Amino acid sequence: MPIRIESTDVLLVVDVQNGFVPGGNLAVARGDEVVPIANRIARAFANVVLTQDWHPAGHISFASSHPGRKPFETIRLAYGDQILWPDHCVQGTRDAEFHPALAIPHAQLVLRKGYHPDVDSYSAFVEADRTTSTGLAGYLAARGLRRVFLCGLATDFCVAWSATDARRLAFEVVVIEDACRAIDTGGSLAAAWRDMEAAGVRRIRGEELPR
Ligand code: VGL
Ligand code: ZN
Repeated sequence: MPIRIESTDVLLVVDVQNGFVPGGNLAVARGDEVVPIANRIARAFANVVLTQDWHPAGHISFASSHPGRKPFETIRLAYGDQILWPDHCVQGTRDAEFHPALAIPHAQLVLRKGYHPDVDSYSAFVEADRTTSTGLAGYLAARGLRRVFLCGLATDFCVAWSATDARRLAFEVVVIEDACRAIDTGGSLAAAWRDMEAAGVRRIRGEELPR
């Protein structure tokens, strides 16, 4: 039995950008494979939101902003531990653009995140200081959207943080696992699934959705 998509459901397509596919600055292995899958899945949803990682040059999450530090090291910042990344998804660059084959013209909102110079934001809901809201929860609530389906990049960072935050904010949450790909640094993928399952995130496969 396929899952029935309701008018109060929304698909969140997370960070399907040039920067996160092979050839991008923070390439996720096989990240490009999610593009046709996301395109197909999105056809079943009346409500779709795209997120876009959107950093200013010199962003605090970039290793290049911390002399002597290298990508994938962790440092302690005012708001907690931060993994350092290669410069990626800089505002206005090709790396930050959506993948050219992403074709979801009926998406209603593009939610940019990570634009504060001194705070990262994996989550589409709450920034890494765990206080600053992106406004997405208010947008969804104002539109009466209550169940959030997620796909995109990367499973263990922006997808997982968005999914667990959405649960905390009392949304029903469903992650379409084969429509995501992971970075998987330092055990991050296994930890992400542990956190998501503990938070009550439902995990499905794309074939369970109507075609
Ligand atoms: C992401 C690391 C840094 C993601 C974004 O989209 O998962 N990961 N910025
Ligand atoms: Zn980022």
